[in-house]
Amino acid sequence: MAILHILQYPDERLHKVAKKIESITGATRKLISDMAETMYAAPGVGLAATQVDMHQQLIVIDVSETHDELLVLINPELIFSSGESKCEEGCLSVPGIYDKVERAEKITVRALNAKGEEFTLDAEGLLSVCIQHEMDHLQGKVFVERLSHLKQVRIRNKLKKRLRETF
Ligand code: K1U
Ligand code: ZN
Repeated sequence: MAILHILQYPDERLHKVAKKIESITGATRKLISDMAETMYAAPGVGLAATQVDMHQQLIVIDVSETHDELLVLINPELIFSSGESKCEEGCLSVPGIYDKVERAEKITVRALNAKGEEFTLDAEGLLSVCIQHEMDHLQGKVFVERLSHLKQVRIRNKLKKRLRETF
């Protein structure tokens, strides 16, 4: 297993749209275990392949308190959503920035697991927010791009200032 480099916003590669996975190979299984290790080490509760510069429709998530309920979603599709909720989000590609984003409250997704078996999952709470956040990554969208223009300008300025202070 390996810890992968996580792209940092505003890296343009975070805007690439991920391609469907046509067959699950040894390379896919290696990417899944490397992404899981990277997510647990960060630490985070989710990671999309886009964030590690792999533009394939693959997500890993673990919102359990015990960090032992890894969920793998390959080629996820949103098949149902209802309600609205505004929850605070963070992102491993935008460290130190947290803000509330409006999302669907409850969702149903259909995806393949690591064995290539199709499943459907009903989600609410943090799991629902996390799946929607990660599916946005696969479409090349970072959560800050769901905030107001003013907030986006402030975040970019904050990140630029941080970069100047680092070097
Ligand atoms: O996509 C990512 O960058 C992962 C992101 C997922 C996420 C978290 C919260 C709301 C929406 C999406 C993170 O994991 S950020 C880190 C984080 O929230 C966290 C870290 C450790 C323990 C619990 C949460
Ligand atoms: Zn993110």
